[in-house]
Amino acid sequence: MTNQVDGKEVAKHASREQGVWIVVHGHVYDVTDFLDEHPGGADIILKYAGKDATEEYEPIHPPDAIKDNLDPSKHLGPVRPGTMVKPEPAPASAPAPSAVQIPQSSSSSSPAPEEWVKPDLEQILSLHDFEAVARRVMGRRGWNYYSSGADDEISMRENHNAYHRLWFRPRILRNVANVDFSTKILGFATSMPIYITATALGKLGHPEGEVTLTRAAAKHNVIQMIPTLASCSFDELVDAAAPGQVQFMQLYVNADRARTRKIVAHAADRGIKALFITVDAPQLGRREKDMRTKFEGAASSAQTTGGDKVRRDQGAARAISSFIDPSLNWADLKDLTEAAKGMKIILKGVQCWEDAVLAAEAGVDGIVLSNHGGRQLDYAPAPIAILPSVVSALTAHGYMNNPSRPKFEIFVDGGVRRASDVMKAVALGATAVGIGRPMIYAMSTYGEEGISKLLQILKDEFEMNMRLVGARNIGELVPSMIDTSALHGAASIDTLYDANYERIVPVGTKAR
Ligand code: 173
Repeated sequence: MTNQVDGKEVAKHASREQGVWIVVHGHVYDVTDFLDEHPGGADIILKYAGKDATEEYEPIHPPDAIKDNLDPSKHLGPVRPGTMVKPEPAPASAPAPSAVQIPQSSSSSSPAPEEWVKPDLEQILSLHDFEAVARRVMGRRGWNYYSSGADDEISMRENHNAYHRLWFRPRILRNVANVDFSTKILGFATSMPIYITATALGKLGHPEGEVTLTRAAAKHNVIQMIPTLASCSFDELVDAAAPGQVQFMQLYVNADRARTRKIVAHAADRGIKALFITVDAPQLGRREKDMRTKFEGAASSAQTTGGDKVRRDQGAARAISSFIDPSLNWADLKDLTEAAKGMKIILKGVQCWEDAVLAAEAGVDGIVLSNHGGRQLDYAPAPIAILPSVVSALTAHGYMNNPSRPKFEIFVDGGVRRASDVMKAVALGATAVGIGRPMIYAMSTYGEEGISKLLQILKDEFEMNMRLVGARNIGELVPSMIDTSALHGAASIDTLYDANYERIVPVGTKAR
């Protein structure tokens, strides 16, 4: 057995000159030679030199990152229990200051921030409620990372607002005693036309990270897309799946293509059914809210290539995104398709009909209309707003409803908060929609139970709205049920909702 290392000995190794040792999960590592290779930069390691870095390390590294990147000779052994000096708590993980929390409008009935107590899960009635609670209870770093959008966050808001400009044309007297909103995504069964889309760094919101999403997805028979930059390792998320549970994988293509090929081959071997290649992020957008947290964590070693100088004051995402290859282009798809060994290939991040047609011509199985939750190009259009033009163009080019061709599927993500939003997208031609932020807000506030509740809320909303719109099954959600005439009108500002939304207040708290 390896000898235990005394915490005092660790503390002596706190600079380049004396050597740099750090402790992660109770084990001591000599990272002196790794400093300049660390994709997140040397400074962050030096900050924890001689100390326990676990808290900082945990949310943003897959569990095997150290083993994969450090020679076994640098693993010095377990630290002797009780001998480490406790590090100062990182200010970034303190709760968000009230300045960035819910603005209290004059007509709001919320109590003052100091009276605020986390509501019980039973009180959560809508997806908006999870967000309102997340804003109050999440650590500042996690909240700023998840909630941020690019630049002025116009696209982020527009993603949601665009749904306000679509109106139903409900049908009546159709015997809606029984409604069935189950469907198939890429041929795989799902209880409703949604999937949990990829969002990075789950442990910034919940100590268990994305496995909570995996388990809730199994319980409700929905599909989870595993993020490239999950806090949990890919294998942990596949291992957490129930027998037969369908999972997809999101892929950022690495500048080191051999690495990407290996990841893709491994995904195929582990039974992943579809690969969603992210094509809207040749460079990460500027998310100023996130940048203000001055992310000081280290990089996700699972994906990074190392060596490059990463600015440390650019926010969580930018700090760990240096591996993404901006030279990715249409010609690369052939290689990726070959590596995918039969997994379906979807391009995630298509933003106009011309590229939708190119994607179909390239032979992929589908596209996600997405602007990355408004986190990339500000003023990129809301995906739901371009859906009708994409469907028209694909139909005109013979890629939709063409029995002589395999089904080309369109997905939409961004801004979805209600089953009615999903129904609008489906009626207009989408197979399903991806839901991202609401899932991780539910996870960050109430863990697996919260996600499960979110999925149940959506099911309840589906049942009611399918009846009210007069659709007995997904096939009956047709374009004629949607009035799109206001879609390209002025962006609506939801002043009535903003003013009148009764913010969630815990039972027993005096509402004012
Ligand atoms: O939106 C994101 O934050 C994101 O996709 C990302 C990309 C690279 C690294 C971390 C997150």
